[in-house]
Amino acid sequence: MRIFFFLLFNISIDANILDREDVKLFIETQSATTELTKEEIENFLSKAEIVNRVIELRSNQPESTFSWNRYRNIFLKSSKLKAGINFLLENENLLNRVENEYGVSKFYIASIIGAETSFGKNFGTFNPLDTISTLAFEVGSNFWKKELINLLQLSKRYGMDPKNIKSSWAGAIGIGQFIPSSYNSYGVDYDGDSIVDLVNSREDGIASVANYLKVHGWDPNEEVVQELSINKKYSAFNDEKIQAIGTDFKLNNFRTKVSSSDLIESGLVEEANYSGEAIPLVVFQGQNTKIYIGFDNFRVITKYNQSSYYALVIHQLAVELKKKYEKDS
Ligand SMILES: [Ca+2]
Repeated sequence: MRIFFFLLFNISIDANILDREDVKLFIETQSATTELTKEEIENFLSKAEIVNRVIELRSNQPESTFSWNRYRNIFLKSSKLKAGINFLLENENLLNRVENEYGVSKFYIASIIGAETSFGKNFGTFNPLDTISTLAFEVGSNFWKKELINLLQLSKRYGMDPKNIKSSWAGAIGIGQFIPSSYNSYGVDYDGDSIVDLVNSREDGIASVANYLKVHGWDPNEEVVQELSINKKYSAFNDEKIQAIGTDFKLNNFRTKVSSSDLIESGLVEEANYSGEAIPLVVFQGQNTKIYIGFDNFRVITKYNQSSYYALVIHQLAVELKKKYEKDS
């Protein structure tokens, strides 16, 4: 009997995060500084549960643990390309309209949706209320607390139940996997029902991905990535050896930008003649070492996911989709 009570007591503590002091403080602060009332926030959070798996997944993301070859193979396998072509054909008119209106290539929109949700087929196995509450209170960062408030704001505005929508472990929602602050800032209503619905409206979801890229500076007249010829002495460098290359600038870091002459001076290439500055990327791909440079549109993709691998894979998938689409049609 005593054991039973003990268990019951534990369960009740786990089940209701409203009893936590940090949660109480959060509710006090947010009800004083946002349009949400104390009762509204409590109502939402009374259903929130801490999910430990979220914390585990947070420290184990493929961008930081996989080699380029392994990472790239996930996104560029033939089943993915096939699904991508189906997606392009199924949504052809919509994608063409969005491409024209926002000035963002439909192949990059499709590529992002392919990477995020397997072309609209997998919206995640979590719900944003639990995952973001977990990140807000177990990680305890202001970043996730802001995301939590953004989630509650959009849930109230659009009459959505955040416990009943699907999301990634990080609370990313819908076909383009927007975190709540992005949902609120870049989500658009493209089907005209006055609701930004990134979960159920394909129109809203696709246009919002284009809008996200456009607002961050996507330029339809500019290249995304260019391949250069790597200096022969680096041509058989694997990931490990690439990491040990000593240059004055960081490689594979989307915050690093170098000019053609910087790149030649580093010895990585003998020739380069692009104008301005670009992001230097050196990867072991297949059995070869490749050097790419990422232009401003590449930087725009990293706004979606702050990883050079991610942006490079989005680019390569977009190029492959375009090739296959134009060949097939
Ligand atoms: Ca809508």
